[in-house]
Amino acid sequence: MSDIVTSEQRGDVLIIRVNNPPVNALGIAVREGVTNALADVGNAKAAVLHCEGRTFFAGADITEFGKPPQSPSLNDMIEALENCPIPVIAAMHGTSLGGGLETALGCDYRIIDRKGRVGFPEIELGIFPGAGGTQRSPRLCGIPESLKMTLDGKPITAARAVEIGLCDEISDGDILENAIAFAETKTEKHVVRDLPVPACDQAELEKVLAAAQKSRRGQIAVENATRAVLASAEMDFDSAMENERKLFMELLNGSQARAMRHMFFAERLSAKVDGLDAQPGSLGLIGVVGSGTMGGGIAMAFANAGFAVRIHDANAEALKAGLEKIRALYLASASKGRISEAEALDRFDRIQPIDSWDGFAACDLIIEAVFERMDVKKAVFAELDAVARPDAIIATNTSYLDVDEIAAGTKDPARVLGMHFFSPANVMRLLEIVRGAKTSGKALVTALDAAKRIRKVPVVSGVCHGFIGNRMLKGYGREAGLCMMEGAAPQDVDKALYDFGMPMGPLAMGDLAGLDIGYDNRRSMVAGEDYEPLASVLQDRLVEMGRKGQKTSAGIYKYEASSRAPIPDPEVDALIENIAQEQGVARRPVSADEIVERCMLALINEGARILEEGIAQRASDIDVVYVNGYGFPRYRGGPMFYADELGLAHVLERTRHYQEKFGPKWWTPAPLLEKLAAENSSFGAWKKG
Ligand code: 3H9
Repeated sequence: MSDIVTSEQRGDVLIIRVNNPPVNALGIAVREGVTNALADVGNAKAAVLHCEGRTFFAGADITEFGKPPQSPSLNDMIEALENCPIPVIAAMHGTSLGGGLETALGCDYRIIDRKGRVGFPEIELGIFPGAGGTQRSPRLCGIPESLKMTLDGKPITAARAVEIGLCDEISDGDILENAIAFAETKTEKHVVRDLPVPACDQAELEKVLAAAQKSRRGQIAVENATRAVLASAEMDFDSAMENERKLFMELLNGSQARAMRHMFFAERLSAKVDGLDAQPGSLGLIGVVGSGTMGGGIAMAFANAGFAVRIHDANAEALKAGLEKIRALYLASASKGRISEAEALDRFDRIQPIDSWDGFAACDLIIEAVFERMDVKKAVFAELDAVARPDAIIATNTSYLDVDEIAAGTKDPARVLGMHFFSPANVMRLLEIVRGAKTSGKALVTALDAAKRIRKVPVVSGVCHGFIGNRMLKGYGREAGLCMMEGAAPQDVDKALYDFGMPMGPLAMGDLAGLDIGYDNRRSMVAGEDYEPLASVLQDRLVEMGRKGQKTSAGIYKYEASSRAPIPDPEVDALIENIAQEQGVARRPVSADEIVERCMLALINEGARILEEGIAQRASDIDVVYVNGYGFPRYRGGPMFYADELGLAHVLERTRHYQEKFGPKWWTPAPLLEKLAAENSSFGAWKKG
C-alpha cells in the first residue's frame, strides 16, 4: 500500500487514512489507494474515511484535467465506497469541495467538523460536479439546493450542510475520534444512490436559475449543470449518471474550462516572484493616509481582515466625513445580512482616526491614498519618511505616477513601493504591487504577505505609466472611442463588448467613472505621453457642456433621475456626426466583430510590450490583472490567454491588417508578438531570458 493511503483497524472500525498534501486532491494515487483499501475490509464492521493535514479532499486533481484518464476513475472509487460491504463514514474537516464532497456523498454517513465547509466550486473551473454530485446531492438536499450549490459555487458552512441534509452530524473536537465513535454505532449501509429524489419546489428552482443567469452570463457550464441536476428526477440513477458524464465531458476540454483552469493556476502563481527569498516583515498596525473613497476602502480592506488601522487626512472635516462613510458602509453590510451588526461595529472600531503624522510612528505598513498629483504625493512621503520606523514599509496607491520618483525623495527608497488598489478597495480582489527600481525584497514580500492576509490577488508590476492594467486600458478605450467616431453608435460599441463578456461597455464605464477624469488627465499629460485626440474629442466636448457622466445625469448617455441605466441620446448622436464631419472622418458601418477585435488587439499588443519590457513577470499575471480588476470574462482567461487561444499568427495577421488600414502609430505589432508568432509559440510559454 502506498504512503498516501494507509489503513488500520481499531476495534471493529477500519480507518482509511489519506495523506496527499497540500489539499488531499483526489489524484490517481489516492483513488487507487482508497479503492484497494476498500477491497479488503477484513472483519471490520464499519470504516472511516479520513484525511490528514488541513482538509478532507478539496476535489479532483485539477492538474490531471486535459490528460489521458487513469483508472480507477473518481466514479469507480465512489462506486467502490457504495459497494463496500460495511458502512463507510466520511470524517470531514477543512474544505470538502467538488470531488471531495462527491466522495463523501458516496459514503454511507457524513460527520463534519463544526468549522468545516462543503461546496461544489467546479463552476469556477468551467465544469460542474462530474462524479455523481449532480445525482447524489439532490437525493439528500433536494434539487433547488443542489443546483444552487452547483451554480453559485460557494461553499456552505457545516451547520448549513447538516440543516439541508447533506451531512449527518457536526463534530466538536477531534474529527477522527468522533467519526470512529459514530462508526461504532452504525452497522447498516445507507447508500445515497438508493434514496428517492424529493419533489422539486418549482418557485425555489426558478429563483436559483434566475440568479445564475445574472451572475454567470455567458458561461456555458450553467446549461449543462442544470440539465444534469434536473435529470436526477427524470431518469433512473444509472441513465442520469451517463447523462452527467456526457454533459461533463462536453465541457471539460472546451475553451471555457481551459480558460478557467488557466485562471485557477494563474491566480496562485501571481503571488510568486522569481528569485525572491526575503522574509516578510511584521504586519500588525496599518496606516492609511487619505480618507476619501480609496483611503476609506483600503482601511476597510485591512479592518475586515482583523488589522488595526490608523487613518489620517490633512483635512479634519474630510476625515470626519470619511469615517462616517465607512461606518455607514459597514452598517449597510449588516442590514443586508452580510455580517452581524456587532461584527460591523467591531470592524469600524478597528479604524482609528489620528490627527497628526506622529500617529504613524508605530505602523508597520503605511499606505498613501491622497490626491493623484506628484507634488502632493511627494509632500506626504516627506512627512511619512520623517515619522515612520526605519523598518516600516511605505506604499503609494497611485494609479499612474512614477513610484521611483516618489521613492527618490525619501531617505530609504528600498522601503517604498506601490500598492495599487482598485475601487472599491474593500471589494475588488486585485492588488497591483509596484516594484520600484530600489524596492527591497523584504518590502516586496511584506506587501505580498499583506495582500494574502487581506485576501487580495496580488500581481507584481514594474514601474511605467499606468502599470499593467491602466496602461493597457488606454488602447482599449481608444479603439472603442474611434469605432464610435467612425460610425458605430455608443450603444453598439458598448453592446459588442458586453456581449463579448465584459461587465459593461467602455463608454458607459466612462460615464460611470466621470468623463471629467479623462478630461483632466489629458490636460495634465507629461512628456512622452500621447493619446489619440479623435478618440476623446466627443468626451471633451461633453465635459465642456457640463455633461460629465452619471453624476450630472448626462454624459455619452443620458440618465433619468436616480437611475444608472444609460439611455441613448439623439443629441449626442448628432454631436458625433458633427465632429466626424468637422474632423473629416467618413462614417461607415462598424460591425460588432470589428469593435471587439480592435479593442482586444489593442489590449494584446500593449500586453506584449509590457511582457517584453519585464513590467509583468509572466503573461498569466496580465490575465490576472484583467480578470480581477477590469471584469474581463474569466471564461476567456484574460487577454493574453485569449490571444494564445486565437493563435499568435492570427493575432499578428489581424494587427497588421489594422496597421495597413490605420497606419503605424497605434498598430505597429509589438516585437514580442512578431517573434512568438514566427516561432509558432505562445505568450503563456514565453519567459523573459
Ligand atoms: C472536481 O473536483 C471535479 C469533479 O467534480 C469531477 C471529476 C471527475 N487540484 O488555493 P491554495 C493546489 S474539480 C490540484 O493556495 P488555500 C494549488 O494549486 C476540483 N491542485 O490554498 C496550490 O498549489 P501551489 C474542485 C490543487 O489554503 C496548493 O494546492 N475543487 C487543487 O488558499 C494550495 O492551494 C476545487 O476547485 C486541486 N483540486 O485554499 C477546489 N486545489 O502551492 C480548489 C488546490 O503549487 N482548491 N491545489 O500554488 C481551492 O479552492 C483551495 O485550494 C482550497 C485551499 C480552498 C482547498
